[in-house]
Amino acid sequence: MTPTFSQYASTKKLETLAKNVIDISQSGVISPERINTFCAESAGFKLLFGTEKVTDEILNALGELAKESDAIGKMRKMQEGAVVNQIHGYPSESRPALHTATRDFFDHPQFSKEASEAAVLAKNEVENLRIFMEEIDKGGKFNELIMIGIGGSDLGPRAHYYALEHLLKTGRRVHFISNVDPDDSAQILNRADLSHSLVVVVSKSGSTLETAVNEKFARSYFEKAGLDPKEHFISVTIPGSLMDTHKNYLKVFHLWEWVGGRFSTTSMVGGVVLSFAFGFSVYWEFLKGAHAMDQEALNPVLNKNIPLLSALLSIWNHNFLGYSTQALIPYSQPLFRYPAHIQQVEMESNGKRVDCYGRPIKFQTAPIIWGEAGTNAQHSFFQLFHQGTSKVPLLIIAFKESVYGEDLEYNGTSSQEKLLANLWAQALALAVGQKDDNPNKVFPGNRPSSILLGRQLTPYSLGSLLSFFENKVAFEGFIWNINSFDQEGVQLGKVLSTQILNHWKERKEGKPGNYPLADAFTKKLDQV
Ligand code: G6Q
Repeated sequence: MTPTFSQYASTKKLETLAKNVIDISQSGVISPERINTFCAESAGFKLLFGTEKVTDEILNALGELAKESDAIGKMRKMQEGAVVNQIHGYPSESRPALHTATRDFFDHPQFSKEASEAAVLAKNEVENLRIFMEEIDKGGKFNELIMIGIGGSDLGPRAHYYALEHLLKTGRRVHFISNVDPDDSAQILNRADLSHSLVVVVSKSGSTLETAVNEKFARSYFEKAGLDPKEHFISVTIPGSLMDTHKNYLKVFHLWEWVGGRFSTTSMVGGVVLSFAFGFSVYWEFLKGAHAMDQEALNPVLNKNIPLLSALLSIWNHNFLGYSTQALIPYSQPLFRYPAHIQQVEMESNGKRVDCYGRPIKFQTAPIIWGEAGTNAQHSFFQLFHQGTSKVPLLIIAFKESVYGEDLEYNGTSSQEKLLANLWAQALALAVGQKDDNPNKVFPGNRPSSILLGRQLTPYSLGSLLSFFENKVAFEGFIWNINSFDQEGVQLGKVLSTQILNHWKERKEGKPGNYPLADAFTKKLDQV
């Protein structure tokens, strides 16, 4: 059995270092030289971490932690298709987590049998999508797309759709339905031009209640409008699922068991909507960018492997300095849905309480991830960041250039410059703080942040950004020695809601039922 995180020599060393940690609010600590030096780079992104509470000694110890936990070795195994989604000695999903194979079509592919076979399957599906999209373009029937799916079959595709919305093909519109709340479906279905709508139902399992119900809801709208759903509905699912049938769908695209839901954006789960909205070539560039960052995640040189470095900095803040949440603040309006997606990637993957051997864990796993686009967030909850009693490390995403390239020079600077100046200001204010005779105007400072900086949000850089987070989260799991690829914690609620619905149905049929706790809640409906 491999040692746990708390047993590593580097963990002990980091615990000692954390007791007497650098105070970055002290005069002269945050210097131009420090900002210049504490900078790493991968796949066109720079990670600026001069405003983190680290020193060379701490960085070396974090590097030791990566080595001791064999973080790179485990990443290589993951990308080669080893079984990483498992709890040893207990029944578990026991399969690879090979989402990287869904974009492993470019330079330096993985040569292991598992990974290359998976990449062949994935690339065939990408080719099928390319052909299908050509037909859609030629046919001219569809100019709207309604995507139905939830969780991993919604959050990633939706966040990435909005990130690239500036590239939307002329005349195309895209809608998303995810919630079983009937208002979600009704709002979209009343708004869409059904006769010109393609509906893509995305469900890896093919059996998710919310998605099945929303699909039925949507089909009823098509039928009421005198349209044959079969001529409009396509599916994305695994081979052999209930949704893998041409009886009900115009077209079926596949993903496989080895692609986890929240890691499925680069598969057909995201591929259909991104190709429909922006054209196949945009999706292809997105895959290329993701693959480039996957490669960097294998680089043993820490300042050339920003997913690993950022994972280590998160672990430093969370496990050693005791910050329990982390804010993700994109200073890029197109990324406004990104915090929601990364919340799932991080918290569903690493919100675990046993290690890979089923042993209860005595240290913290995933922090709570939350966030909102800057500068809007500055006018909302940044007060707490600067002067609140809770301390929150920030991961900021920013780009040198805007996506539309339209801007206004006002008072000597452009809006893009104002955006960037704001985020530099926040990182500095959080780190350095401010002294004042008036206690209410004191900023204690010494609060850490990192900045992930790219040139521009393009399909390629967006792919790299996605892979950065997917690999960062996987590294954290490898270092903690937990299984980042299952999600048993969502099962109990599903079971209970099914029992409650069955009980509710029985009561509506006049049967007594036997679920007093459900009745207690349900009775409250009569009182509102
Ligand atoms: C993601 C989770 C979960 C899943 C949804 C939808 O990793 O497993 O969010 O994506 O429950 O599942 P289906 O795609 O099977 O409908």
